Amino acid sequence: MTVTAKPIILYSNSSCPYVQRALIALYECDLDHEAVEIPLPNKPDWYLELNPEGKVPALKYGDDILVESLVIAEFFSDLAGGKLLPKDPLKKAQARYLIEFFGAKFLPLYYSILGNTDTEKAKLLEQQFVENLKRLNKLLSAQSTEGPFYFGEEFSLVEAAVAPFLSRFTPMAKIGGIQIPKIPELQRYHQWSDAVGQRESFIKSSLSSQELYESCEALALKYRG
Ligand SMILES: N[C@@H](CCC(=O)N[C@@H](CS)C(=O)NCC(=O)O)C(=O)O
Repeated sequence: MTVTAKPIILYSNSSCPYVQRALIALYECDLDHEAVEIPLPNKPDWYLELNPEGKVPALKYGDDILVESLVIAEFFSDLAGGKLLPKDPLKKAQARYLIEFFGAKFLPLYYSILGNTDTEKAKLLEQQFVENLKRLNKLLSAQSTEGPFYFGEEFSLVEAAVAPFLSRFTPMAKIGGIQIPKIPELQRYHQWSDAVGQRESFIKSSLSSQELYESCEALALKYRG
């Protein structure tokens, strides 16, 4: 375990996928830290003073505060000598692009699928979701045909960023009434998702399958009003 120049305090919530991104990066970089659980949605006033956005995760590094899960996860990587990103500028840019692509293509759909109760709309959402998965599959194969990770054997910031959502796709599909097919065009995607699910840092930071399902159900209820 590496003790950093200043102490790390991560303000967390165990059911938050964005917090999990930061935790995975922390575990991968083996950094000494303290995690403080923030109850949601009723955050204490002292937390709102510390982070006026009122969101988790937030990081206290010495006297400084950092927010936004991807910023925090990359900061942990930098504290560990850039452990989670390739040194090569092109590969680094490709990692950032994949994270960007995943965020833009899947996060809005994830919330739409969870919030939807209309069976006709579910079919459209499923089509969009599967089309996006096919594009993702191509991006993964173009980077590494063998896998299992985006950069082959190397687990990177890409996996830390997507893992919490990959693990929520199964409960999301069940709750939103869509199918994620096991077809050849998605073979590399399924290989990737399975490998991420078996990674120690992911398992250590994850809720149980039942808890994940309940957390997605609670989110669906919130979105369905
Ligand atoms: N873009 C932020 C999103 C963080 C976020 O939305 N966190 C949720 C919990 S999963 C939150 O704190 N919501 C405020 C609340 O529920 O009151 C990040 O990546 O860190």
